[in-house]
This record gives sequence, C-alpha cells and structure tokens, in this order.
Amino acid sequence: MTIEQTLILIKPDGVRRGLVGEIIARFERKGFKIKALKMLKFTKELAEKFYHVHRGKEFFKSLIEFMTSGPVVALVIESDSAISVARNMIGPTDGRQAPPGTIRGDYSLSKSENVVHASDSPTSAKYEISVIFKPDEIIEW
Ligand code: 3AN
Repeated sequence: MTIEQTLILIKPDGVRRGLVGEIIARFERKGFKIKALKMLKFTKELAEKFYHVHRGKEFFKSLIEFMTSGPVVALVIESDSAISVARNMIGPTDGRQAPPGTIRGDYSLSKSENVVHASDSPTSAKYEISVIFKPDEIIEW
C-alpha cells in the first residue's frame, strides 16, 4: 500500500458549468480523503508556474488564458495509489475520446476545456500541491 496525495483542479469551465459539487462528490464517494480545499483565481504568473512543463508548446498561451478566465477549485486528496486512481477517474485529456464513466468522458467535448486536472506523477503532485497550498493548509486527519 502506498498512501499518496494528489492535486485536483476543477478548471474554470467546470466551475462556470456548476460541476464543482458533482466532481468533488465523485472523489468523496470513491473513498478519497479531502486534505485541503479552496477556490482561487489563477493570476497569469501562477498559471505559468503551475503549467511550466508546457511552456513553449503551441497551446501554452491559450491554456494560460483559459486557466485565468475564471475561478478554479483546488483540492488535495489522499488515498492508496491516489495519483493513478485519480488519473483513471478523470480520463484522457481529450473529452471526445475519454470513456463514459470518466469525468472528462461524461462532461467534456474538448481537449482544452476538459473540466478537471489531476497530477500525473509523484513529482508533479508534490510540485503542484506546493504551488497552490501552503504546508499548513493541508489538514492532518
Ligand atoms: P492532462 O491534463 O490530461 O494531463 P496535459 O498535462 O498534457 O493533459 O495538458 C495540460 C492541459 O493543457 C490539458 N488539461 C489541456 O487543458 C491542455 N492541453 C493539452 N494538450 C492540448 C492540446 N493539444 N490542445 C489544447 N489544449 C491542450
């Protein structure tokens, strides 16, 4: 058993469409422990820091514009193998190809506006959590 924490973001399209409760409920029902939760609006600087691995890619500018277009909801969730379990629950990047039953498969028809983000590795989880949350915002329980 490997207890991991991962960073979930409900992106601006998910917040605008009123999917916050639905998405959080899916992670809760699956059995994840919510260790931190907040709403925030990304500044350009914060979005560029969060997505630094995509700097230079052709979609980087539109990604930053989209991620700063409205509030997001960020969560740290914890479980055994949290990173791979959450990635399986959100589905592949392109909502048109994501299988039904996944969050993107059920709620997105787009590769860019795909409702939710989940960290893809232990290294990115650690980095992304540290970009969004201060250590004392992650609650031990
Ligand atoms: P994922 O979120 O599935 O791990 P990444 O990390 O490859 O996907 O990409 C980060 C975000 O950048 C995606 N969630 C999506 O919003 C956007 N993105 C990725 N690839 C493209 C693309 N080819 N065209 C437009 N947006 C993209």
